[in-house]
Amino acid sequence: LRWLSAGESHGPELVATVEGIPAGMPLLAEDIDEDLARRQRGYGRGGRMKIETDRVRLVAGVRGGETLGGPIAMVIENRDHASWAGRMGPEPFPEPPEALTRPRPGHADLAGGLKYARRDLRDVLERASARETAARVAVGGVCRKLLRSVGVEVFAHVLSIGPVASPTSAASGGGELPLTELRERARASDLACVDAVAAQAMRDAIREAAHRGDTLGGVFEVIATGLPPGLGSHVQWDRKLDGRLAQALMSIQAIKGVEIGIGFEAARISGSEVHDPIAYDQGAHAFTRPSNRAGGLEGGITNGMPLICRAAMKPIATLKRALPSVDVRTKEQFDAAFERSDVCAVAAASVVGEAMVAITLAAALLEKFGGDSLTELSRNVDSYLQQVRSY
Ligand code: EPS
Repeated sequence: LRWLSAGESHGPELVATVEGIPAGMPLLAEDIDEDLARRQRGYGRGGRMKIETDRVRLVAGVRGGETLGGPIAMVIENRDHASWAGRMGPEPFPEPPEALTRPRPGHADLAGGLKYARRDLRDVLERASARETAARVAVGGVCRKLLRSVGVEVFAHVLSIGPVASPTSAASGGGELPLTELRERARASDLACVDAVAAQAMRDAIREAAHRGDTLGGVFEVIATGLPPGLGSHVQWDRKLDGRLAQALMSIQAIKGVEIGIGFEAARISGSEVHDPIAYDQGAHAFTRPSNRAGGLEGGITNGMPLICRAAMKPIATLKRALPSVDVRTKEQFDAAFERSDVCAVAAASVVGEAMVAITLAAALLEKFGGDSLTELSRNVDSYLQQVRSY
């Protein structure tokens, strides 16, 4: 599986291409639009979300509602582009647009400006912007469809926003909520938070941060159910699925940490409290675990339990109450530039996290089972599952 995104935040459109999806998979734009709409939600989003209504246009690789096995190409329009005429198009500008020269601490502005030798920092921030994650979610939507065809579901929920935490984490027992319930509650919440009391406290914290001209980060958890044991491998560093998931999640704008299962907590308690005992269910011909602190991965391989990973998002770098910065042209000290921004985008990031996990799992699934058509892939999966049952 290969994929790429292209596009600037206020450019005409975002583009994504994904290659390696087998032929014969039903795929409609509306399957993807549902994820795109969820990514736009969330208490604490800024004015831009009122302008955009993200919808995907499938422009290659799909015919009559089914994939053809060739590259799938998708386009998402940036509606806000209309108000950037003369400043963001590919043609030379009649008048040079005003350059953005005050880098925001915590954003890619300064590091990117130095690296690409751009004097107008807009040339950097337009691509660094988290607007690009709409394209990732489109690719994730295609991969989710593939995973669903073999019984795998991926969903996410928000564990904390700033100092406010939800009591429910799947890795530490799920707060006794079944995963299906966790998924439904997350979907019904504007903050993707399964606990109504925590969600209210989160909204209050976001509102207060907005009053102060400040922003908030948080932690979300991504869960995948229905995975066969055996995705990923222990035999080489770059085939370990935990490492690949960490890279995928860490690559999301503003993500600063990733955990698998109980993650950092495992370093604070002893081995007997960390590792999940192994049992065998004679009826189901399956190995079972009474707990899932490993988050469904051992040796970089799925072990048949639900996959659980978490990501920590830093607060958004665009602050109304700007931090000190230096104008790159004059070298004078200024407060950084303020662009319209979100106060908190953790719920949106959790949908992007789902997409990145879905893409990584779809890649691992295709590596293990191959198949140029969905029929071939399904046959290969079924035959392997039979082998596992008779192990
Ligand atoms: C972003 C800044 C804001 C966000 C944007 C990410 O955009 P603007 O500068 O146009 O107000 O709204 O997120 C999206 C547009 C999106 O679709 O998620 C940034 O600087 O990263």
